[in-house]
Amino acid sequence: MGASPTGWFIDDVTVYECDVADTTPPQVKSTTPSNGAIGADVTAKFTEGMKASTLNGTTFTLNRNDASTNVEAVVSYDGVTKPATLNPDSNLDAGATYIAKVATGAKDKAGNKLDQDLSIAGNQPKKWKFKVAP
Ligand SMILES: [Ca+2]
Ligand SMILES: [Ca+2]
Repeated sequence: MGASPTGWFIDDVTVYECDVADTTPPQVKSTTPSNGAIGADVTAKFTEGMKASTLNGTTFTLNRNDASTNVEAVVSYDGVTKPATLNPDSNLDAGATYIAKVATGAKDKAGNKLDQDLSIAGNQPKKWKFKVAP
């Protein structure tokens, strides 16, 4: 490596973790499944790393469109690759429409609650609908 015009060399770059407080709420940036899915897990990817303990059967839920009780499922979160997964205990009903929801109780590592719509005051959950193949 040659000298730069000012005579300085850059031989090492250290990135320091900044301790500025994180006040940005997390959001869901992508979800699965899409319509027509069969036996697929329901997943939600976030804009940043989340506090794993805040992703659970209370904050990540699935309902049949016309039912008020949650589908029995196991919720897990892999903080490394970022998707949270909801794995229903039994196969979803063919042809039925389901609504998945990540509640505002889901928090980032700094404790900021999910806010899916920044244009509305307060915190909004993320909901998405999909139809299982008939
Ligand atoms: Ca944040
Ligand atoms: Ca909001």
